[in-house]
Amino acid sequence: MTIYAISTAPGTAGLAVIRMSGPRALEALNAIVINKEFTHSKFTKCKFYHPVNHKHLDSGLAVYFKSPKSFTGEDVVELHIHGGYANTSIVLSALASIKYLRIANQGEFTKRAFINNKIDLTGIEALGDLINSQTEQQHEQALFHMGGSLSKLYLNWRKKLIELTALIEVELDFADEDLPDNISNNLHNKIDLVIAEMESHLGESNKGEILRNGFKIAIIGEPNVGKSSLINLLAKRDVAIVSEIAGTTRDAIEVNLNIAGFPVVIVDTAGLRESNDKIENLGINIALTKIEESNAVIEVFTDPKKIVSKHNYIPVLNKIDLIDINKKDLGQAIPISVLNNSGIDLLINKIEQIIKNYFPSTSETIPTHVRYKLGVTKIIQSLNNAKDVNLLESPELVVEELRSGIYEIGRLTGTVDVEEYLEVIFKEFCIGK
Ligand SMILES: Nc1nc2c(ncn2[C@@H]2O[C@H](COP(=O)(O)OP(=O)(O)OP(=O)(O)O)[C@@H](O)[C@H]2O)c(=O)[nH]1
Ligand SMILES: [Mg+2]
Repeated sequence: MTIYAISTAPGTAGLAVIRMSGPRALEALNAIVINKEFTHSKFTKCKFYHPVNHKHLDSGLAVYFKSPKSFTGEDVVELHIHGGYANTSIVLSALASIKYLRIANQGEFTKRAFINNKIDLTGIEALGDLINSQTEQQHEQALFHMGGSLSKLYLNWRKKLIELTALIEVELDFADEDLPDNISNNLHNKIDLVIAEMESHLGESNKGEILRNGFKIAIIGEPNVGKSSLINLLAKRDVAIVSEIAGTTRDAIEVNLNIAGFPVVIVDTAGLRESNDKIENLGINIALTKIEESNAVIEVFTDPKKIVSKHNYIPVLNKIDLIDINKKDLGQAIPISVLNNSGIDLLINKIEQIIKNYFPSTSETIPTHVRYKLGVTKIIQSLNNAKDVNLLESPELVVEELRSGIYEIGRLTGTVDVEEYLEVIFKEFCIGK
């Protein structure tokens, strides 16, 4: 069946794109234009008419992609029309009057691309990531994955494991009497090399987590030191209540920022002190949890004598408008005044530096989804199981473990057992994708 849907976001806009995919896409295009010729991947200027009453609908461009050289692998047509609610719905309802067209389901274009081997599961997820990316680094990683960096890595592992199973089968078939002594060692070494690659991939999953959910920074310190004032300044809006009363903030207040292209989540917390106030203590407990969950902590001081530096902590001395800092020892602390908006650039630079330390070099294969992490962990498990079996006694068990590793890689790229993932993945997709 040929499907159609609007692929651009709704609302007032200069242009909108309607996409059609399926064996009768070109026929449908010809039904709404008069005497036009379409060449693969070339734009053609068209006037579009209602297929039944022939009323002029809009003027724009049409482009036709001949199967299999299209996004879905089927014949695809894109109508580039004017945007806006009335115009797009008039064109869409004209298409609805064509009997052999039907409106696409959520993610159906991408699903067809997948079925026609135009894109694998990692590519689909990367496409979703690209469309949802909020910062440059998220965007870059999504582009890498869309370019096939992850599937290349996974398929390379698959190839190596297949070679290993083949090797075992061949050696055991033909060399029964004079098996080389080192066959088992040899196999273990080869497996270890693959495991090492997988572990280094897993070692990057914390980066994947940061790219997905943000680098988490908690702002902590004693009451009244200016934590909420600082988050408001960083957020460039009033997200937290500021007052001269110590113990103002009780809940954790989060803001999302883009620092050096990375998604960063900053959390303002309740001031830390001994308190008899039940609600304040609840807030302090939340603050302590936030410290544990964060990748780095900004600790705010106002008294230079109290400044301490810890690993992953950024000490900050606030309210320097009230003291003469030249006479004080500030240690590692960054001197700022939220009131005067001074020193904030230094703080941002420091945050940037810490995040960049997490990402020292560009890696194209950061596992950005939990399922990659879980899948690769499972594969490592199978490979370790394979090593635990005595190769000479039960070679078939070794092969079985290797095969389950190969199978698991297939689940990652989507060559096997794909239905369960597709359902979950396409839930996040909209109709026109
Ligand atoms: N002079 C001066 N006052 C500041 C500065 N930053 C914040 N303040 C004031 O310090 C007081 C406390 O600020 P908050 O931001 O509410 O402090 P907090 O750390 O969030 O306090 P709690 O939520 O109670 O833990 C307010 O009166 C702010 O206006 C600064 O740089 N200089
Ligand atoms: Mg506060």
